[in-house]
Amino acid sequence: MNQIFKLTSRRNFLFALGALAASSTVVISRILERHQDIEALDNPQRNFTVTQELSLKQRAAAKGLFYGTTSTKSLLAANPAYMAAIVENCSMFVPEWEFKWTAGDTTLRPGFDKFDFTAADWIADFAATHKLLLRGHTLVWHESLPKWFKDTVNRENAQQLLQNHIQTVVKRYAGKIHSWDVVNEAIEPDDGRDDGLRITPWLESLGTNYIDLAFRLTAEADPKALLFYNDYGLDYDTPKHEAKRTAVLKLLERLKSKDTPIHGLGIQGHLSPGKYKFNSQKLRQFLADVASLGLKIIITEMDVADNYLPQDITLRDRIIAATYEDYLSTVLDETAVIAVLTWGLSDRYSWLGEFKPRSDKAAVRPLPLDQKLRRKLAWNAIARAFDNAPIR
Ligand code: 9MR
Repeated sequence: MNQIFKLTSRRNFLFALGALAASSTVVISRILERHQDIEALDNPQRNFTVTQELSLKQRAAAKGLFYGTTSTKSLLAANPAYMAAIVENCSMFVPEWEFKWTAGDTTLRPGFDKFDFTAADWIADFAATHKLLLRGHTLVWHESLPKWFKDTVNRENAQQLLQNHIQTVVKRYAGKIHSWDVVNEAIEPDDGRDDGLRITPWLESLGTNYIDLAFRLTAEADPKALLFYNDYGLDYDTPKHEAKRTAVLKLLERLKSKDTPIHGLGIQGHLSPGKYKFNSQKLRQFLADVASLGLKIIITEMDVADNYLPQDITLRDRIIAATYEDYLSTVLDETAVIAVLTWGLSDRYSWLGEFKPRSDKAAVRPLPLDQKLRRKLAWNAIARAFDNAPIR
């Protein structure tokens, strides 16, 4: 018995030792790989200089493009300097919360038949006052829905809910909206359906036709607005992103073949250097495929998450800037792309600080301006991408 115990414990010890050696080899090789990845991403000699004293919107306009960003009523009302930076740099604006059913401190839809337009009206006035083209984001999404919605929606009332929402909201701002993100994030290949559609309350209560229906209702309520389908996870060279590109393309083809009034694809452009590999050719081909359907493209929510990058700010900012310039020069080569928006303008006010903080707790630096609204290399990178873009 004792002998068996000794043998077993010796075997366990050796096994544990072996496992430890194997796992530390894996850890060390992962660290080395990460180090090599970062080295591959960074080029200390890279030049991000810009010529001429022009704002981002002026550089974009020179190529027939718009540049814009997102923010909220609360933030803008409390921060005149930030508002001024937005007005200086942007020709387009999209509210981060106010046109959603509910988000942050704002609830457009307090009840089944209730609407509260206080914050959304403020945003529409802000955009008009500063001559910013306004994007509407978003009418149909599986997130940012009030609790009453989830408790109430069913097969009997879903169409009425969708119709009432779109008719009331879209008509109110008709003539003031450049483009609506009619449907947001409706594709999720991981949900396992052949058509790639995400399983959401809208799909479950209205069936696959809900997307077409939402576009038709929106077109009826505002015939002048451009109508977009908007999604994320389309940018990188991974099987998951590839599956999403394929499913999104199929959705767009289905909609076009039914004569659904859709005018464009919104590519969110939330990037993560150091996590995923970028393949310029694959992205370029996807853009060409979308454009070949007669659709316009907007990069709707670009930012560069830095959780996979080292803490060193000089290095981090250089990789972030390179990510902006490489991505945007690929994207802007496609002349169906009509606008670029970043999801915020200053690092001080990015959703990433809250939703994807760095494990070392250092402040995130995903946007063109720093915490003090000073231009970063990322600002130069965007400026350079506009300066080098073909005219459309
Ligand atoms: O940045 C937005 C954050 O403040 C909101 O709490 C959240 C939920 O409404 O939405 C964030 O914006 C998302 C956008 O609406 C859709 N694409 C992903 C964005 C980041 O999560």
